[in-house]
Amino acid sequence: MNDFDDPTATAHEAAGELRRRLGIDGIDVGLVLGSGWATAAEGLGEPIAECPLAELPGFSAPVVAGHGGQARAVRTPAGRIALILTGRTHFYEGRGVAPVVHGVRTVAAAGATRLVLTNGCGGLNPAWTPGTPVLISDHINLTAVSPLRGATFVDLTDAYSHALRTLARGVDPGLDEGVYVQFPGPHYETPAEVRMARTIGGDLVGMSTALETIAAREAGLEVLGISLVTNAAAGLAGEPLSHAEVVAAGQAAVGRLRTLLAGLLEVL
Ligand code: 8IG
Repeated sequence: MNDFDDPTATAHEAAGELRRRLGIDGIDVGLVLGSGWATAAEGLGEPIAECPLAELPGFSAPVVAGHGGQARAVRTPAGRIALILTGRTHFYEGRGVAPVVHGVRTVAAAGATRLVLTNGCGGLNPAWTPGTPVLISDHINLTAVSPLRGATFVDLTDAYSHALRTLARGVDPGLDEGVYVQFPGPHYETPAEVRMARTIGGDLVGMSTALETIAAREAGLEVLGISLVTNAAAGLAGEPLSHAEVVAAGQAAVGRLRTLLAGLLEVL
């Protein structure tokens, strides 16, 4: 039997193992850290316990430099339990879509009602210099797949919760918002694809989040999506894209991101 023949069952197994390993009864909120976010989340909340994700059913070891792979439970100032996933599985790893959304399903199975998805991405708005966090208002899924199977006609009208975006702007009033376009990757876009993304209504280009949000909505989670613009999308800056600039943008933004995440943990 494959881990993902019954993805919900595997998520419940992972959640059970997580509770045992971390010594918690459940969680209230999940937080997935994308490229550039790890340092900002260090020391967030009051530590409870952590374990490597790869030791939980259905998870595997992370592949990208700068992506950790821990499940870390912390107590928030409001007394709630947040589970921070310091890494994610990407669609471009080629293992299919079920492993990509297993973290989200595990967060839901562990009892969370809210999920914060962060990522690093390319920005289409020149005002968003590298290191600018942007709230995701909606997405366009260009992966040509869905994490859902069968007649699961999940509504995505308010996929990125309006209420949670308002809470986030209460923490950081300077946050802009934009439409996230998920490409399959792992290559970055061509300049022509970036122009297409803009034409169809995109503001941000990335390789995660949209598929995770779809699974999160199926599982009933309220989603807050935050992109860190780590680079101008291809063709906009007149320079090639590199993973090094992604890491540098995260470092430049660490103060603002840390304040944002800490403020969110107070209100979520
Ligand atoms: I970080 O410019 C990061 N991830 N698709 N395009 C896509 N993904 C990204 C980008 C980018 N930057």
